[in-house]
Amino acid sequence: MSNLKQKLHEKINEHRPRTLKLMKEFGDVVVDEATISKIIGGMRGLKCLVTDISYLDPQEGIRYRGYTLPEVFEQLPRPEGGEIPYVEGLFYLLLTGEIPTAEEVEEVIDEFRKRSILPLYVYEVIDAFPSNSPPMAIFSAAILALSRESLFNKQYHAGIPKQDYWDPTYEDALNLLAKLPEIGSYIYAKLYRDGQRIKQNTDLDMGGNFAHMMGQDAPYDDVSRMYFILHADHESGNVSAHTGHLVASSLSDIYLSISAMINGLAGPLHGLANQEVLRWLQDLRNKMDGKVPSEEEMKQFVWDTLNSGQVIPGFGHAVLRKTDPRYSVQREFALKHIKQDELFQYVDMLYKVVPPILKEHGHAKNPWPNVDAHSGVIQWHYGITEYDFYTVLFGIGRAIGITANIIWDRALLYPLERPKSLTTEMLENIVMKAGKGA
Ligand code: CMX
Repeated sequence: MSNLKQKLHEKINEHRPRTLKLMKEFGDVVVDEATISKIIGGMRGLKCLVTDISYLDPQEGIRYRGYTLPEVFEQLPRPEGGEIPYVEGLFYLLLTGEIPTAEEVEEVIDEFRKRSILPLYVYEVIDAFPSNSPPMAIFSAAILALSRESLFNKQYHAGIPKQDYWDPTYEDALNLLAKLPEIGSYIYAKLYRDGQRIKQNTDLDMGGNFAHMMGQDAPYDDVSRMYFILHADHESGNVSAHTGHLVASSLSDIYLSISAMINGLAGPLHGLANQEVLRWLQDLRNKMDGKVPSEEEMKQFVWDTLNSGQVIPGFGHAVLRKTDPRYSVQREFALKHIKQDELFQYVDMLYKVVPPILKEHGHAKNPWPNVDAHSGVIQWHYGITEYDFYTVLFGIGRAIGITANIIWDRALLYPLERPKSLTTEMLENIVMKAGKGA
């Protein structure tokens, strides 16, 4: 058994009694109230999920296993001469709650390498799509096709006991994560490089290998690592995380679950916003004939967007009430590496002009930028200008957090998710009974 799997096994055994005790002894303690506005309003803020992988504080932003993003970037082992840590180290942290040593990360990198070969039929599935298909649809289908490889399915049908479900789920998760850079870069080659694929270099780590397959030199390897780490997890209530958890709760395998979470991520109110930002900025750029707009012109563009009934992509958040620290990490990187980039200047100006406008507009609860406001511009700078592809990058990163969550869901024997629904009339009757109806 690998060091990571052994460590995970120990952590699971330590953790199980805590969950069991909460359920058995304190199962009826009230945590939150399901008000009508929470029920109709997309369950905003309703505390009804549990995960130890990450926690999102509205003011502070995300913590992975208790570590803030600056701490994660500071403390995880990184490649020699590199600025950004190994993605594989983050996976170790998310699974075990411990910062790995350099040797422990090297072992995970090796595990990924051994599992990275993609079966031929997956290339064929990707090739079968018309070349004007949305990249996220292809990505989801390629992952879905891999379901035939699932060890969980084989062992489930062979009668494995519940307590051991996490084990083949872990194997499936590593097998899938190791293949995602190849799937993503192959989709990119098919759609935008006439199928001219660059074969993987198994001497490299996940981020380095992805950059290599995308045909990009340094520091794009660090950009990839940064992207995958920043997008990995955002606690459990967001659409992609919740979808992954929900589908996995029926004991669907990792491939079915991650394919489903990718479909949720593909929506414009979620992950697609990162490419929407670029589309929106290109629209402005075209209007400006390539000239950097003045602050006044930028304000007008923002108002025009709002007045036409559209949202400002990359701004606002369902939970956060401050600038997203994932935005701040990217801004720091951009200030260091691409400060003179024309589009970065647009983004920099948006940071100044959008929040006061959204406040004046008076709708959004959070006027500050989220992760998606910055992601596309860095990709664009390094030559990945096909912005329809950006959400695939988000998806590769997000799979790291969701697979870690699903492994723990299985380890802690979380049951099938099955909330109860009511009719509108029932809600009206509840209001009447509360003495509030007319
Ligand atoms: N521009 C304009 N209006 C906005 C807005 C924005 N960026 N953000 C929120 N609003 C509006 C909402 O549309 C809503 O309008 P109505 O009252 O007319 O329906 C109102 O403000 C209240 O919304 P909210 O409670 O502040 O935000 P929600 O929790 O409903 O939605 C989010 C959150 C992210 C979907 C929303 O802020 C948004 O649409 N942002 C732009 C898209 C985006 O950047 N999405 C990416 C989020 C991060 C991610 O998951 O990747």
